[in-house]
Formats: sequence, structure tokens, C-alpha cells
Amino acid sequence: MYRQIVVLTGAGISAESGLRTFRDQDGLWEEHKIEDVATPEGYARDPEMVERFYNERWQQLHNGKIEPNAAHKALARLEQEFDGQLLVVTQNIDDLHERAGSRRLLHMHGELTKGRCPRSHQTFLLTDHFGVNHTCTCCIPAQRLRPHVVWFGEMPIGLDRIQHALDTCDLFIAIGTSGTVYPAAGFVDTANHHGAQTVEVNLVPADRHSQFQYHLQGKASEIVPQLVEQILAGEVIGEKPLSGAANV
Ligand code: BJW
Repeated sequence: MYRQIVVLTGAGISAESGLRTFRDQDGLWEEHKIEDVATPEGYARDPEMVERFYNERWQQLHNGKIEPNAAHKALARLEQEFDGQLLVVTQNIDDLHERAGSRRLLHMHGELTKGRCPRSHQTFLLTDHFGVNHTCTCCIPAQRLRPHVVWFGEMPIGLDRIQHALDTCDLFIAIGTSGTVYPAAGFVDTANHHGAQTVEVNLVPADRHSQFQYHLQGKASEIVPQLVEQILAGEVIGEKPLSGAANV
């Protein structure tokens, strides 16, 4: 039924793997001020503090307890078995989609496992967490690497590719994102404009939920595998109810 699918994922897809979201109760923004840890100005003021914030998250990602969940795995299966085009655009900086097996994947807000040279913008894989000793090998003198993440006021990564995929998709699914951060929050408008079916998967109706044609309220780990099953069976989403999902 579908030929081109774009999936947008947010922190909610990794919540059941044990990673905190940003804006839920007990989310990261309850403990950290956005302007301190998620802006270029905050980093310029106190790079060590920002590095600590990302180091803690880097360490958690590598503590051996964090694994992709059924939703990540289902999207990887979709990539392998779907007969059309699929692009997963994630706002997440964790690597759980990759660990689940996804390859047609774009990290629009960067990657926790990489550092970036502030001068050349070249990225470097971090085999250890951040510190002053992390410098680039592309410049003389070597530059201190900054986290390879997109902060407020910075341009997200891969927007041309995302725009093209949204212009041509016939199904757009947003999973576990609050719809508060742009430009990602506006992707549903582009998909609607081009006549795609738009589907939201979330525990609660998110900020822009009225823009979606179809809502599945419940846990990503329960809903996404069923959605993938339907797509692979050539069914239209919305025609059959899913278990564990309230259609709102
Ligand atoms: C579950 C679940 C389960 C839980 N199952 N669901 C005024 C108006 C409009 C825009 C602006 C404005 N002023 C400034 C702007 C622009 C600004 C912006 O959007 N600000 C808003 C806050 C107003 N945006 C930017 O600055 C961006 N850049 C930009 O706009 O460049 C200029 C440009 C111009 C023209 C075109 C294009 C660009 C950059 C944004 C950078 C965001 N960076 C962060 C940090 C990244 C690094 C890090 O991880 O630390 O990205 S902020 C943070 O929010 C992170 C996330 O990727 C992002 C989105 O959060 P997400 O994923 O939605 O998480 P939550 O916590 O909000 O939601 C989780 C959801 O999951 C909830 O809904 C739960 O219910 C659900 N959930 N468990 C299913 N089991």
C-alpha cells in the first residue's frame, strides 16, 4: 500500500530502554536548565559543565544496561523487509536505532557518540567520554572537540534530505515526540501538504496532535511492532484496531 515512508522518532521511543525524555515528569529539563546545557551560549560560558551533562549520558548509554526495545527493533525490521523507501529521522542522540539494526537513519540533532571540530565541522567517534584531551586531528593547532549535538539556535542536520523525503512520502509516522521543538514539529505539516497519511504514536496527545490524521495512544514498544506488521502485510493503517492502543 505504501511506497515511501518517513518515521520521526523522539525521546519517547528510547524511554522504555531506560533513557530519560526531556519534558516528561522526571525528564532531563527538570534537573538541567536548557539555556545552560542546550545552547551554544551555555557551552561558551561553561564547557566543562556541558561536557559533564553529555558525559553522564554517554556513560549511561555504555553501562551495558541500555538496550534497544521492541519499537527500535520493529523499525529495523521494517527497513529490512519493506519493499519501498524508508527513512527514519531521529531527534535522539543515542545509538539505539543503530544497535537495533537501522541503517537508513538520520540523526537530525546529532550523536552522543561523536565529537565535532568547531572549526572544520569534521566529526570524530568518541571511544571515551569527553575531556579537554579530546582534540581534533584536522587542524593545527588541534581544536578542542565539542559535543556533536544540535543546540537551540543551531541548524539541524540533513534538512535537505529530510525535506525531500517529506515531499515525496505517502506515510509519515511520529513516535514518542512532544512536538514542541522545530523544525521537527513542523514535519507533519509538510507531509500533510503533500497528501501523505500522518500518524502519531505517543503515550499522550502531543502538542501538535491535531495536525495528525490518526493517533495511536500507548507505549511505543507495544504499538510500533503492530504498525510495522500492518505495513508489511500491505494494510492501511487505521483500518484495523491495534491491541494496547487507544485510537483517539
Ligand atoms: C512516549 C513514551 C513511550 C514517553 N511511548 N511515547 C519560536 C517558535 C518556533 C520555533 C522557535 C521559536 N523560538 C525558537 C525556535 C526554534 C527552536 C525551537 O523549536 N524552540 C522551541 C522550544 C520553541 N529550534 C531550534 O533552535 C532548532 N534549530 C532551528 O530552528 O534552526 C533554525 C532553522 C530555521 C529554519 C529552518 C530550520 C531550522 C534546533 C533545536 C535543537 C534541539 N536540541 C535538543 C538537544 C539535543 C541534544 C541533546 O539530546 O541533549 O534536542 S532539545 C531536545 O528536544 C532534544 C530533542 O531531540 C528535542 C525534542 O524532544 P522530544 O524528543 O520530543 O522529547 P520530549 O521529552 O519533549 O517528548 C517525549 C515524548 O515522548 C512525550 O510526548 C511523551 O509523552 C512521549 N513518550 N514515553 C510513546 N513509552
